[in-house]
Amino acid sequence: MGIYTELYPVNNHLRHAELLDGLWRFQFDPESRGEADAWPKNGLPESISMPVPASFSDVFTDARSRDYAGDFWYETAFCVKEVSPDKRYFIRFGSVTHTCRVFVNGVECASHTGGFLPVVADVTSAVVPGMNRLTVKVNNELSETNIPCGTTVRRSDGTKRSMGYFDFFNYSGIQRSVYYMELPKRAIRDYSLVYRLEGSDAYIDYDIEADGGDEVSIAFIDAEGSIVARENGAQGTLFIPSAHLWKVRNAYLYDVVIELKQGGKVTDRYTAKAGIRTVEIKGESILLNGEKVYLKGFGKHEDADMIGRGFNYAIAKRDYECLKWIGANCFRTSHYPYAEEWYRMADEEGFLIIDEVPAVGMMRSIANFLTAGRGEAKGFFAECPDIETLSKNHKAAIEEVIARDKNHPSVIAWSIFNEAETYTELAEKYFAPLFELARVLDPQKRPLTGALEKSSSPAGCRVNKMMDFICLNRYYGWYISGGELEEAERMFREEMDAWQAKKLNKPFVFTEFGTDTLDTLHKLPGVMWSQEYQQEYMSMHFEVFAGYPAIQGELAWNFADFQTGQGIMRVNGNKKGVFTRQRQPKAAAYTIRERWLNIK
Ligand code: BDP
Repeated sequence: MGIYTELYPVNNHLRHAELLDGLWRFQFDPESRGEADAWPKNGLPESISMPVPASFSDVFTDARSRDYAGDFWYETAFCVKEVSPDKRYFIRFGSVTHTCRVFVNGVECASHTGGFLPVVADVTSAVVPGMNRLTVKVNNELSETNIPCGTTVRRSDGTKRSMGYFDFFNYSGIQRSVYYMELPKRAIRDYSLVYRLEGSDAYIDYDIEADGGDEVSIAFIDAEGSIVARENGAQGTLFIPSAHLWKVRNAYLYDVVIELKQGGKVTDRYTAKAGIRTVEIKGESILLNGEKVYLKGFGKHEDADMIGRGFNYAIAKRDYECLKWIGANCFRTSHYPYAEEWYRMADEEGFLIIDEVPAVGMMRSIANFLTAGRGEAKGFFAECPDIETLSKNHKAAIEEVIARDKNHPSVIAWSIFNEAETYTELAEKYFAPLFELARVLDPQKRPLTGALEKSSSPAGCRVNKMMDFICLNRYYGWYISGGELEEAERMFREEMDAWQAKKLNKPFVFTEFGTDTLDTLHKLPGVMWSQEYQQEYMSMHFEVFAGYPAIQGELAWNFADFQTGQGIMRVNGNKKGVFTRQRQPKAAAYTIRERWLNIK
């Protein structure tokens, strides 16, 4: 096993995990003077309160604060009851967007680049008994050397503005939960599980990483509470006869208990859920436990009123209920890895996830959706100011997402990018080592993919050969031949015929297709932006999908309306939701529901 992001926090008599969510102190630092003025040591001089987790933007009532780009700071305090030489102390952030440095009592304990994966600070050498000051310096500027890609410009008044080469608001801040954790000095650091099925029996190859792990054990416990398999040693194979499998929308979860002993005494215990299932691509099929599965669902966003990209259980729960109601079984975490709680809930509900790294915007355009939708993309890699740094950050995201999510049964594939340049030699050179890395790192060797925009054509794309299944984002009837569904359908079929003629013998999944739709607009016959048009557009797509056996999934764009930057193409955000931003169905939701509930 490679890197680890410190396992998701659990509480038991050997491990302590305490949520630090709540109202923190917050201050913008447009002149970047916080460090020179020793804010980590002395405190934020003119702070306001700020909820954690949440994006900072939408709690403000002025545009300047909402659109702020640059450095900003968070601060809170946490209590350490006693500092023991037998323990290690951590602060674990679900994410900090996009780059950060973490200080405890003025001492820097961690720094991180990448806004959608955990930041773990080992604060052991900085903590004192009693109250401790925790300070986080954050920066949300976008560039072409970090993902997601974009640029930061200076306005005439000196303020900065982040412009994403992507179609979602650049929400930032501490958007996921923060834990204070006390772990035994010698701890279980990581584990991985790989499943093999033989008839109704399951073999589970496991690998545990623990400090001084001379006596490690692992046990699988079924839903009735019986230990069904147990092994000693850091590596080995568990055997479960007549295993209960984790199935789509019918998830069976075992409890996994990993213990570390020293001199016969248990010194650390980690508990988690596990679902036994295999994923495989065979010819044009996606197989789960050896059985064909057709993907139905959406590309989503972490996005809601007020909290922006902040994680909230009620919103996640409502989303899963809507997904169940409409007959979905899958979603893509477009365009970045989501908060870990999403995956834990998917494990329990039996949803399938295509887990995407935040590599979006590898196309130099702030109206990239238009450029991409029409297939007018221009080169990105040739002009990228520092491809090495970009690749380093992209690789780190792949490493970290696999480290974080490898044990979730819900995760069935990794998406290495969304709508990047793929049709040049440079692009091929850029992506080959990234796909290679993901293949090596994933212990379960899950399928790899990436979402291709229109310029990644059957003739021109040089990256689809690296993918195990091919994801297409297409907008026939919106960006192409908008308002003319018959013409759109002809062009759509023409492209699909060209893909079919290539005889790639791989499954295709539609990861984007959709129309902006106002929940207030009705018109018969449909016109663009009306609810009727979204319905007609969906029906046209469903007919085309039925004509191509290689199409093994349809993830509509988008689950719900979401916030974007401002522009003449966006009416307070992207309105391609099948649900509104408040998670109420538009008319097309019923069209889709009718179909999905009837696809077995
Ligand atoms: C695609 C992008 C997605 C956009 C979508 C759209 O992948 O992020 O939101 O188009 O235009 O280009 O709605």
